[in-house]
Amino acid sequence: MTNLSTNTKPTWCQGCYNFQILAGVKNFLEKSKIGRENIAIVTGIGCHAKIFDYINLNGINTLHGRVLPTCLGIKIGNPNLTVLGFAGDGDAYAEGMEHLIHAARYNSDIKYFVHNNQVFALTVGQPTPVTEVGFKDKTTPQGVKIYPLNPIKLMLASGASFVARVFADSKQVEYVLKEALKHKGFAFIEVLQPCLIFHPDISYGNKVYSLDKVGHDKSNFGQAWKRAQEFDYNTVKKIPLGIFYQTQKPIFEEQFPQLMNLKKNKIGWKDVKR
Ligand SMILES: Cc1ncc(C[n+]2csc(CCOP(=O)(O)OP(=O)(O)O)c2C)c(N)n1
Repeated sequence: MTNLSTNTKPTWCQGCYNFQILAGVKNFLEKSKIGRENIAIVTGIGCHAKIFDYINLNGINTLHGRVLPTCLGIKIGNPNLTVLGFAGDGDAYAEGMEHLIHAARYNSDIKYFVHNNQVFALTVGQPTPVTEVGFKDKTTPQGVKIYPLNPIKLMLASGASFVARVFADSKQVEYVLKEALKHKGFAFIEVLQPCLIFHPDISYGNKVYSLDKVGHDKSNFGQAWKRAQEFDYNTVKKIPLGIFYQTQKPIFEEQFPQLMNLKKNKIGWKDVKR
């Protein structure tokens, strides 16, 4: 594929881990055989969403929290497209929570990245549903009192067919994107992306380890559930990274003959008479 760089100057902070996510996605897609015209990206609103301006792909920079319904609309409009969604943890786990649960149920062939920095970063650091107890900011001067949600457990319980978590390192992002694209169905990928400005005290350091290196069986739901409990987003002891769970389930769009006709005949936007 061609170079996917744009001329837009990034406004992410210096050293922001979002650069790593961008590099991972870009590196992989530039090397892949999927043509530019066969990919659609969708982003929410937030720091993560600026990726839309820095990668030369078509898509929609949609409303806050609405990445998944927009992805689904695109997929139904043209099931031949590779659809990639990018959301923040505020986007995905607060505003967009209901869509997340149903996306796991629907199992449409969408690949969904959540840039998890455990804060609403663009609006200067308010707590999200995955911020740890005690975290303080100007809106929460007494500190967060509510225990965080565990999105990996939520996705497993909601029936997601591909559940992964990586750190915001370009190589890990490349790897997980490759695996997610090989997977048929909804892929939930959380990327730990510490915010250097509004959540600088968070340190995953040497607490992370790779599921691949400990003989984890990603087809075993029980093992996935057990590993998912090792990191509760509140206290950092051990953080498993990699693919927790992967299984095959019916694909949403494949259950509609009209959509399958588009797919079988590889009908795309070029075929639409204007
Ligand atoms: C419906 C709606 N609610 C609130 C906002 C304000 N808003 C813009 S960006 C943002 C924070 C986004 O946080 P997150 O999704 O975690 O992404 P990050 O900036 O951390 O990458 C918020 C709350 C909005 N634009 N639309």
